[in-house]
Amino acid sequence: EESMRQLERGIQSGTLCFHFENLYRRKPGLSLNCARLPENMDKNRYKDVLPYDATRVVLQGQEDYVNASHITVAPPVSGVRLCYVAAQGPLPQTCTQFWQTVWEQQTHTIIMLTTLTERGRTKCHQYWPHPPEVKDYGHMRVKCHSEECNLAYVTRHFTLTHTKRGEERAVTHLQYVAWPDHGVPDDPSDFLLFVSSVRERRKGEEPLMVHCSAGIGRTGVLITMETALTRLDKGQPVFPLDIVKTLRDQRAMMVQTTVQRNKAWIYVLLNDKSLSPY
Ligand code: PTR
Ligand code: PTR
Repeated sequence: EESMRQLERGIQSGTLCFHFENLYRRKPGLSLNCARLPENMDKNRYKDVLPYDATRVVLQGQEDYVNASHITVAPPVSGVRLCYVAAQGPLPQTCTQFWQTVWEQQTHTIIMLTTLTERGRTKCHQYWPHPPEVKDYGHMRVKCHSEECNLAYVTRHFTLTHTKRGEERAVTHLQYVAWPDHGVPDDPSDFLLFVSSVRERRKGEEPLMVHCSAGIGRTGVLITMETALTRLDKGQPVFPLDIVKTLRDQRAMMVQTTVQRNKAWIYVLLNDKSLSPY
């Protein structure tokens, strides 16, 4: 497969690495004004990880800010666009906005790529109730029906009810638990299995909600991998740097570290069992 081999050459020769290091982390000229408003600063988990005004998710109502960005990846020929909402891990004071985002963006799938704590530090607030409990977040009522673990990830089934409207929806939660921030998943086959479960959740251009702690490193890698695998499935070439640039044009700093970028491509290659990534 020619596109695979091109990718392999880029990794081996180091050209991919060189260009990645030189790619801007933040697109010049895009503002972050709303995220920086004094009343919004405590809604940001990290002061330095903020959504652009141009692509931020705007909530309905007066308080319209949430640290989340719309991400759209152009379709491969004869395919649909891949749509995402990339978000930070909710804080105790932003769970309501998080669920409001899920409701308003009409997503039925939440992909969580972090654990609640790592090395003793809080990475994300637990924004859902334990099964079989029900918990209200503003007008959003969340019931957790079940929680099943396999080796690599946890699947939860929620019913989300808009209590003001009396409408409800089923939401599936997939949490990958073996991926530290700034790092890479330990086990490529586990992770590829997870990515394929994510891909099975796709329904047309409905967005997937993806978050980690900051919503840039691990979230960026997952989106990069789904994009690459989707293109390769359609027999189309993959331009790794273009993908990362497309993501950073929509949310700054997507795909954080060189090791994340390297491993993402190695895992893409490993997905094709006939090729060696080294
Ligand atoms: N705190 C950010 C960081 O170091 O990750 C600051 C930062 C943001 C640095 C953007 C660089 C950025 O992009 P550029 O290199 O294009 O100015
Ligand atoms: N200022 C924090 C830091 O650099 O540690 C921001 C940050 C935290 C950035 C986590 C990325 C992080 O990883 P992820 O986006 O995968 O949660």
